[in-house]
Amino acid sequence: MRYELPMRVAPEVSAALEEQRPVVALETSIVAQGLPHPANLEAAAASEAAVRARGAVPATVAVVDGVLRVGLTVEEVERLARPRTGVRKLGSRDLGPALATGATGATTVAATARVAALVGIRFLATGGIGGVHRGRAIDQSADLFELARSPVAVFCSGPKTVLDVAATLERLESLCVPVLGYGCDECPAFYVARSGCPVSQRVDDPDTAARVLAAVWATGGAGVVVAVPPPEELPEAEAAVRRALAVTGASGQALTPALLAEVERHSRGRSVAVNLRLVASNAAVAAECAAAMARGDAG
Ligand code: PSU
Ligand code: MN
Repeated sequence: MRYELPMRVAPEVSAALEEQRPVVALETSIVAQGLPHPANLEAAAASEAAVRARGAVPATVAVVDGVLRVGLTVEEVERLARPRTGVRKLGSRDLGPALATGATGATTVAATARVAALVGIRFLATGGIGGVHRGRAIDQSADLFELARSPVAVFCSGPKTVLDVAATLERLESLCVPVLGYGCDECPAFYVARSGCPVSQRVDDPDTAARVLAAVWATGGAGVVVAVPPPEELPEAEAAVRRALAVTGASGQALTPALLAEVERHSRGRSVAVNLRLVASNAAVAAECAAAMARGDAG
């Protein structure tokens, strides 16, 4: 069967790609499932603004009415952010089915990386990646497996604190995914700067990061995690996560959003403020590194 992919890349994004100017992909599951309203809107706006402020073009990804979109309007982001609209959470495996059935859904890191690779975007920013769940090692985020195949650098504050960070890093090693520490030797763990687990390589500035990424891709590498310490920490993170794990009955795709919502409750909303700040900070670093890469390509 002939299948024409229903995809729309925003003119601003395709122009930047064509002229080899820096572009940063942004996921939307954090908007539709990860953060409460209206913090989710703030996070989306702050990420786009942070990318633009560093001279790069943001490419926010989602499936809207059965069309794969790279670059969304403010109104479309608002639609994804509206509470209780039943916007689906789309992992990599859900992209095809969602497109073929005309669905509307927000893309996780995995699906966003898949789409970025499809259109030639190499930089992606988010809050924290998915990974191996605590006490439920069979539940491993598709983020990990997509990183093993798509050549995209994912800028994040490490694996989300609700996960088994050490196991997640072990898995990334098995999957041949480098973990670069941006100005750090220890991998951050989302709400906190230190996890006790080492990164595989430290990088201290955008030019070094770009050079390392270019070398990874020149040697046949695919996804790379660039772990950036959060600008502000949630000291009570561990206690809040333990309480969240004790009460949540969710599983499958609903588990990560349920845990984040519980942590929000136990931290009296402070986790949301910390999440907002780190998302914008990661977007800024991603844009700086994308710009450094573009300068290197031109030079
Ligand atoms: N980062 C955040 N909040 C989030 C997420 C990331 O700060 O909600 C989302 C991302 O979309 C990530 C997903 O890909 O959580 C992981 O979900 P799962 O464990 O079901 O793969
Ligand atoms: Mn899962």
